[in-house]
Amino acid sequence: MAPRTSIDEFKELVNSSNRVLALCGAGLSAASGLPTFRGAGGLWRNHEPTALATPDAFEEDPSLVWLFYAWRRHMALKAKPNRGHYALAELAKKKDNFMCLTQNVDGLSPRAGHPDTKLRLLHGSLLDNKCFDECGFIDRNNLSDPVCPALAPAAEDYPPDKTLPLLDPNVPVPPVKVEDLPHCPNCKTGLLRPGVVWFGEPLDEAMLEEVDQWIQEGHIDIMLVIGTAAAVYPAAGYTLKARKKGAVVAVVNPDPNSAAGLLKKDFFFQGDASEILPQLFEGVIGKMDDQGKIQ
Ligand code: BJW
Ligand code: ZN
Repeated sequence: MAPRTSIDEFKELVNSSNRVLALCGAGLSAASGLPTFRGAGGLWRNHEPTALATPDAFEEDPSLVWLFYAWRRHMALKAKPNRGHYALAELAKKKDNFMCLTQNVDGLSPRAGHPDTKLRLLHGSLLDNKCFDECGFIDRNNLSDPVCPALAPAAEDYPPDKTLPLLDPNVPVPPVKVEDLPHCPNCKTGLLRPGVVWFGEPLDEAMLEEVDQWIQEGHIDIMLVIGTAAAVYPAAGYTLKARKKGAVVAVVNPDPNSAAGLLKKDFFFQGDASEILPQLFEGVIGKMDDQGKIQ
């Protein structure tokens, strides 16, 4: 049975809701110019982005993986939060019982002013660097760009009509010596690596427990699923957990396939999160202008 699509009906539900959970993915940042992982987001050089997001890939070629992440950091630092990030941040300020779980590592939700008590970075942050040898060292919110001089080819600004040489698979990968990559200042032996969660690595256990506790605390009115293919676990499992607490599920995504599994009582809003979210929350946050400011 097809889900509901009426913005007005959903606005009423948001107005009257108490506990709201959101799960966000790369599509939330698409309007800020950041590529997604799967589908249209495409390859990085000739690599699947997810194939570079593993400890094995880093072990095998730390210079290549660092170039990929140094480029992602550069893009994220240059990007601006969009109206979708601002709408969620405003909703978080207005609703006491709102929790936003983001899989995004780009720092755009924090930069939109999303209160950190109502935001959990499930997959870490591109701006944190930690020791690959797991001595416990972590350097949080490091804004250096490039992250070190050897990674400068990944942080070049290039005219929009030209391809950055690093992104052209026909141009050889710039030579970056492992000894020139950032090293751990604590143990002195380990390489630093991006503070993100790669495949096969556990998410922060305390954070997961806290999220589960929040979910168990009571009935959930709405589960928002925004800009995610919901293909990666444990993140994708939160929709079912919220359903078990009574939630109506609302998916915001341009891909019609992302509505699979929705029920008649649920909602599907097909399109760009940066356009749709300000409309959905308008009754609570007010009207938002093109820059993401509430009028
Ligand atoms: C728009 C839009 C617009 C476009 N507006 N929308 C259960 C079953 C099966 C497997 C597993 C399982 N549990 C665990 C696993 C294994 C694995 C896993 O899930 N594998 C799957 C592939 C099946 N999970 C793990 O390994 C996790 N770890 C773990 O479980 O540890 C257990 C453990 C315990 C104890 C010891 C050891 C281990 C870790 C997962 C980490 C994922 N990491 C990445 C990389 C992060 C770093 C980086 O950024 O590089 O996270 S992978 C990548 O996928 C990234 C993303 O956060 C994540 C999700 O992607 P997302 O956000 O959904 O993006 P896309 O591109 O897939 O989708 C974008 C969507 O946006 C699309 O739908 C578009 O249509 C839409 N869109 N424009 C709105 N304008
Ligand atoms: Zn170390």
